[in-house]
Amino acid sequence: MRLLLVLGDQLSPNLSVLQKGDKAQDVVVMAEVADEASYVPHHPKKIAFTFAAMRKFAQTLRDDGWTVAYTPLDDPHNSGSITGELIRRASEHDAAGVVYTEPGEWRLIAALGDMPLKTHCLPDTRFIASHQDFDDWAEGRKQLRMEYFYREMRRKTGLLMDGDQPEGGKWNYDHDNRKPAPDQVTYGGPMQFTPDDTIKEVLALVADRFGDNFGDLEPFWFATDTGQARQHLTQWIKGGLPKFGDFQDAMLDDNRFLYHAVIGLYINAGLLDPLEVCQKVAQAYRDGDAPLNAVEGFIRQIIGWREYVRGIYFREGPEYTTRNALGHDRALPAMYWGAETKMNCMSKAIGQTKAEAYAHHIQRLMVTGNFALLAGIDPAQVHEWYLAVYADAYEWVEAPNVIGMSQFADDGIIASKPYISSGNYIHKMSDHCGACAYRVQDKTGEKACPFNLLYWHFLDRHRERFEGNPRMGNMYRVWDRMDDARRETVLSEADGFLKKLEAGEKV
Ligand code: FAD
Ligand code: DLZ
Ligand code: SF4
Repeated sequence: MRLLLVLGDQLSPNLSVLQKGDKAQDVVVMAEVADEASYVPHHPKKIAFTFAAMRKFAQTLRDDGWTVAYTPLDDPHNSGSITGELIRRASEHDAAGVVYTEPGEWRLIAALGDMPLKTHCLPDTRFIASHQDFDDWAEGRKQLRMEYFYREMRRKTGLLMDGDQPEGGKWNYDHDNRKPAPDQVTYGGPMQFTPDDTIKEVLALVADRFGDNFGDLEPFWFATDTGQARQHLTQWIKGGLPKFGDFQDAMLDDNRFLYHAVIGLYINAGLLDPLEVCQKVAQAYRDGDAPLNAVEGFIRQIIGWREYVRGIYFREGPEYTTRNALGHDRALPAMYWGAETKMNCMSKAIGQTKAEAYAHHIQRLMVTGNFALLAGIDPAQVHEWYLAVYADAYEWVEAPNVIGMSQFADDGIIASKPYISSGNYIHKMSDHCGACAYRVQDKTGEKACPFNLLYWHFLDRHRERFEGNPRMGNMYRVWDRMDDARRETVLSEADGFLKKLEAGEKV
């Protein structure tokens, strides 16, 4: 007999290790362990979601005839690590070896490879592109543009294809998306589930062990099995999808989810299959229930961006997370861990992250990410924060988004220019500025929006690197047209702001 490892983000019946396993002889190993629960200070809701979904998945496997050796966190024999549990179970069952599906993190890949047991690693086939597919596509290209990779994925899956042409004649309908914040949101947000007895037990355990971590454990409403996640998906396709494209980039003070799918955590943990999700979404278009701009935009996020960032993570190797192309070294400000800030946009994005272990893409990219980049925060600290606080965060997907897309720390592998903006972008896409202590119209002075000051500070301090970038020339021309005195004021006020930030003052 062999041991078959199933990790907390591998909760899929079609997982390669289960497909290759033998129900009659092999033993499935699942373990809640201190190492996985604390390699970063995960949000308590993320830990509870993982443990609850693991426990329910183990039961589904047992009902399906598998033998499962499951270690709860509070088992007195728990060795505290995945490898420790495999070694313990191997001697308990006199196992001939361990088979596992490749984990989504270099750290764990290395640990499993180093075990004093016979091991066999299988590819994770829950993705559309294998490592080889991605490398074949990337080979010989000067720039790895997501848009071209995405077209390959459309052809490969046949999603939204009309023969060999894209549905409607265009590959990308983003031109119709990205409208400013709506006055009214007609979708009521993600489906919320009442904790059953399994979840209540997990909540008590997490409150006891991880109650001091940043984040609110309750109310806990996530789906924790495939049935629930599918119910949530059906509700979103009906109520959220039709306007998903239009308001994908909008932000509101009083609405945390707008038309977003809130589905990344379920797909990444294995409760939903990405292709199944896209097929259901494409069906809504064929049935006339959702417009092409919304459906194409959503499918692009999944078969385009999601697959592309995974390709980058595995292609770039384990040291990707340590890159720091811009030499940023400021400590992550306390406001990221809940300290008060006068910036309303930051307060809203971080506040909802604390409450829900969720923020949508533009909050992550253009509010918390933008601020960290403008303020010159050490990208490794930014990366650890994102990995800790979001329920959908695993390194393979989080690191390329943070190190690459958001912080430009990989020197432009993912982003052709840094995602930076002044307060004006946030003002255009949200209603945050109206209720802010700062004034978005003010470019200098006591109440000047910090994004306005730091924007120019960033461009000025990285002039050598970016002034030749064809997509940034305009920005430098605007800066150069300002008179010297104004430029000096902007830079010295930005320096003053950064000093206060470093001193831990409320900014
Ligand atoms: P929707 O807006 O409804 O989008 C649908 C789905 O598309 C998502 O669920 C996700 O599966 C996929 N998707 C969209 N954009 C991306 C992307 N850039 N990369 C990968 N998948 C994408 N996504 C994660 O899954 N885990 C992370 O840890 C993560 N960290 C991020 C950090 C930063 C700085 C940024 C800018 C983005 C990050 N993303 C991450 C991508 C994206 O923000 C989230 O997938 C999305 O916000 C999840 O919410 P949703 O399910 O409501 O997504
Ligand atoms: C995120 C997480 C947490 C909090 N706890 C566990 C755990 O106790 N046991 C487990 O198998 N997996 C857990 N996970 C998910 C893993 O960290 C994830 O499998 C790796 O990061 C690889 O993506
Ligand atoms: Fe954010 Fe500036 Fe608007 Fe305040 S004024 S909400 S800091 S963008």
